[in-house]
Amino acid sequence: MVTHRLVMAAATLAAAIALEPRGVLAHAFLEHASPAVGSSVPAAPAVVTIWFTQQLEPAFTTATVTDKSGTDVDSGPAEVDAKDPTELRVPLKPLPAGTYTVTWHALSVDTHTTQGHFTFEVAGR
Ligand SMILES: [Cu+2]
Repeated sequence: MVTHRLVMAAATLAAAIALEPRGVLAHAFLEHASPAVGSSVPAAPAVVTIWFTQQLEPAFTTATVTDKSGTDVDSGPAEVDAKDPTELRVPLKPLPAGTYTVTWHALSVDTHTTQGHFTFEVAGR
């Protein structure tokens, strides 16, 4: 039953997007990130920052960072910048070399939800 509801929700969402093609452009999608999507960085960052294409609703926008085994490596909740509501920051624990996955769920001010994920690598010495 739960699966059925999820399928129906996905179908409804797809239909809504199909009916409102211009609305798609207004959704909050990842514009760029630091570390950059798919990049390899020499030193472990203290924070992951994601800039979106639209302003975010802080209460309903989240992001987590996990290592290869799926363990959370963020050191606290993601926070939308008070001065720039398109910017989301996730603080990190000290990261050893490895590949990390950032998973985000956003609610933009136009009430549309979007989600996605990307990886970055902290290079070993
Ligand atoms: Cu939208």
